[in-house]
Amino acid sequence: MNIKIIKKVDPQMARLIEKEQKRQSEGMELIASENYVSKAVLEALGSVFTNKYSEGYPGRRYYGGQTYTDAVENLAIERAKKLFGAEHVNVQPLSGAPANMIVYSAILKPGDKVLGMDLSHGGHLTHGHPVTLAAKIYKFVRYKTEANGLIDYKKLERLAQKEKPKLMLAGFSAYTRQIDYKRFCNIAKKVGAISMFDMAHIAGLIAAKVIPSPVPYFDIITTTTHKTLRGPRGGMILCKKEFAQVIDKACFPGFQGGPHMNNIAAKAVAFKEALKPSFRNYAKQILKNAKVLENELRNYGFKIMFGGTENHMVLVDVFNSKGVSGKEAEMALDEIGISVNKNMIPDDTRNPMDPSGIRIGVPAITTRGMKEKEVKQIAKWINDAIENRNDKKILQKIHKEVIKMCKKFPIPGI
Ligand code: DSN
Repeated sequence: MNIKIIKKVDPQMARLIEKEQKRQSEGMELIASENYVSKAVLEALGSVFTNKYSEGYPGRRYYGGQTYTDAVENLAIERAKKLFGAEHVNVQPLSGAPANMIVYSAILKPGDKVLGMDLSHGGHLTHGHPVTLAAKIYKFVRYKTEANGLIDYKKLERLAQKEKPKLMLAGFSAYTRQIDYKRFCNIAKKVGAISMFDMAHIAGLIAAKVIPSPVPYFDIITTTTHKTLRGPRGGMILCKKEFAQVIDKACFPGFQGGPHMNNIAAKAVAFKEALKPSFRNYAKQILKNAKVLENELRNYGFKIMFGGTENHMVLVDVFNSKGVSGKEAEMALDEIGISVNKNMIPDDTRNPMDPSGIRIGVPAITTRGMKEKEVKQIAKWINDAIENRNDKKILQKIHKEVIKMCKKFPIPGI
């Protein structure tokens, strides 16, 4: 990215941007929720739409001067509808956590009950973890996965019948298997609950139709637009027509102020990119790369959680397979220029800041063009670094090799 004007105006900031560009170029990004946007998305983010306030919705704004912002938002909505086959889309949520709060506030009253997936079993903080604001307002009951890595739907149904939730929430940020959408939504219907799916992690795979879509089944769907969808950081809500009005009202004026129009412009650009056949090839390669990573790591003796992966990431129990905590593993991999995140494993008894697992995802390296061959090498480096975590010399040697490979696969936006 060209930053010659920032260099003149604010050299201190220019240096930080250059350093981060170098870190991203020379580092191997395996954080499952991260990706690299295209130059076109970056340009839209840096466009003059950042100057404009647009409270309201296209055709119904509170401020004047909305000719082009209306066109931008309509374009983003139209493309998102096409991409996901949704009846109604709101592209204004600032990110995934606000999108979830918007949905809760649209359909729940304080004290209402929600069934959501337990954080250590792959759910997300905003699905009812006690530390969140949502958990202070609504009553969350959390369901878990079984030892085989799957959800026991009979058990879930019994729980739903006992708890009678107003909302049943599926979706995850570290779960690597697929959800039986039909079965989940049938349970919600039986107990009179609204069904919601948080597809933030897998939105790109769904858009590319390489995994089944929850859209025909669920009443309401939330997502981020970065992650596998490879757009700008942001959120979005998709829903059936009957929920359109309450969702829109809950977003604005209920929860947010002016939408970030430069971000919505960038979302529209990313949706156009995701509609292309090349995006489908990208998503197919993500699935292949994740599978290779799973198999290679298993062969190196790592314990893979949930019985394997059917999406873009693997959750690895490093503590019980290699005797190293998630934090230590994350730090060892940082030393060789590979970024992952420490992560809880189901019913982890360790501290969340030093849990038993690490989560590893391939969307970013796949964007750079890395395929099975490179993933095999990466798995070897991960194993070597963790096994030799106290040997600085070995770590330095691997780091040089990582940089060498990264230089062969440039990042699109840089
Ligand atoms: N931070 C995102 C993730 O890593 O999954 C979700 O909030």
